[in-house]
Amino acid sequence: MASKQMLAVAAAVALAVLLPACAAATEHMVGDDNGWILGFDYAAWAATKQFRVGDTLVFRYKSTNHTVVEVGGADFNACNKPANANEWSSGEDRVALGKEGRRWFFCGVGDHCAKNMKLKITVLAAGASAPEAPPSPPPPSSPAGKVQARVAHAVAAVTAAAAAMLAL
Ligand SMILES: [Cu+2]
Repeated sequence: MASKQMLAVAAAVALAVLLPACAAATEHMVGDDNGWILGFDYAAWAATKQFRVGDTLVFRYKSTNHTVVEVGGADFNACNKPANANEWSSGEDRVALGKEGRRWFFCGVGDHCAKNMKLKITVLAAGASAPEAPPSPPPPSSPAGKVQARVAHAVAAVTAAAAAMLAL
């Protein structure tokens, strides 16, 4: 019986560990149906999304009108396009989000960045939920842990007493 219980516990633990990793990677169409355009609030758009390692950003736009440049945070704020910056211009650019952290993009055409055609995102660990940590069992020092320890001690004492009585 004990081994069956342990198997059940092991299965539950394995599920808890594996399920988030199985969550499908998401393709984020930047701006949703609007695509990558002038006059859209990409900060507000990004605030409604969760970006995770393994996801993909898709920038869709008219390739004669816009581009996508990836820069660092300082260049993002200054709308500065360094000579060695990554710039995409296909009109349907797919950007893999391969690791956790910040990513900064803007349109490299004319003054579009200054007109707020820019996107800043934070990539979270795969399967992670943004603000909430997974629930963890109470540590032994917590009240709940102490109660559990006391119950265990009481059970052990009763068992020992019963054993002693049987031995008589
Ligand atoms: Cu543009």
